[in-house]
Amino acid sequence: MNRIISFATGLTCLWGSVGVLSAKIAVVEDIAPPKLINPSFEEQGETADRAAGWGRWGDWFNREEGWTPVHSGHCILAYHHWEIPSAKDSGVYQDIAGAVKGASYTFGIYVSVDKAKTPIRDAVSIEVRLESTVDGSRQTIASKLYKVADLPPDDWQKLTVSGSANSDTLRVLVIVTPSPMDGTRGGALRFDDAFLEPTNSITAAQQ
Ligand SMILES: [Ca+2]
Repeated sequence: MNRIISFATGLTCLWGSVGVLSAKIAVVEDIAPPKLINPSFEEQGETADRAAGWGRWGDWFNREEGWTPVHSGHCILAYHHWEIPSAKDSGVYQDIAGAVKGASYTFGIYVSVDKAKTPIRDAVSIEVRLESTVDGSRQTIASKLYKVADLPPDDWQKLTVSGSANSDTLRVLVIVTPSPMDGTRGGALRFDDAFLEPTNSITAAQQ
C-alpha cells in the first residue's frame, strides 16, 4: 500500500515538474525580448561622433555620417586604426534591461575591414562579448574573438556571440585590440547593424 502511495506521489511530482517547466517556457516566450537602442547608429548622441544609446572607451571609435560603404542607413561606427596612438584597446557597449535569467541570447554586429597596405599594420582582433550584472558586479557570460587577419577585405561579415543571461541585465560589447607597434598602424574597421535576439528564435528562423 505504501508503495502505491509513494508511486502516486512521485507521479504527481513528475507531472508537477513538467507543468512548472511548461510555465517557464511560456513565460520566456510571452515576454517581449530586449532590443538594442539605435542598432544602426543613425541617431547621434551628445556629439555627432557618438551614437545615441551607446557608451565607449579608448580612442577613435566614432560614429561616422559620411563613410561608405554602410550596411544600412547612412551612418556607421568606425574604428580609425591608422590614427590609434597606443596599444590600448577601444570599445563600445550598451546596457539592456528586461532579459530573462537563464535564457540564451545572441549578440551580433556586421563589420567591414578596410585593410592596411600590409597585414602586419592591421588591427589584431575584434571581441564580441555578453555580460550580466550579478550583485553589482559585471560577469562575462560569453565572448568570441575574431582575428582581423582572418576577415576578408571590404566585405560585410556577421560577428556573433551567444550566452545565457545570469540576471535580468545584459551588456553587449565590441572591443578592438590594435596592432602593438606604435607608428605603423593602418587600415580601419567599419561596424553597422548590431542586433540582440533570443538565441532560440535565431535558430528557428534559420531552419
Ligand atoms: Ca547604419
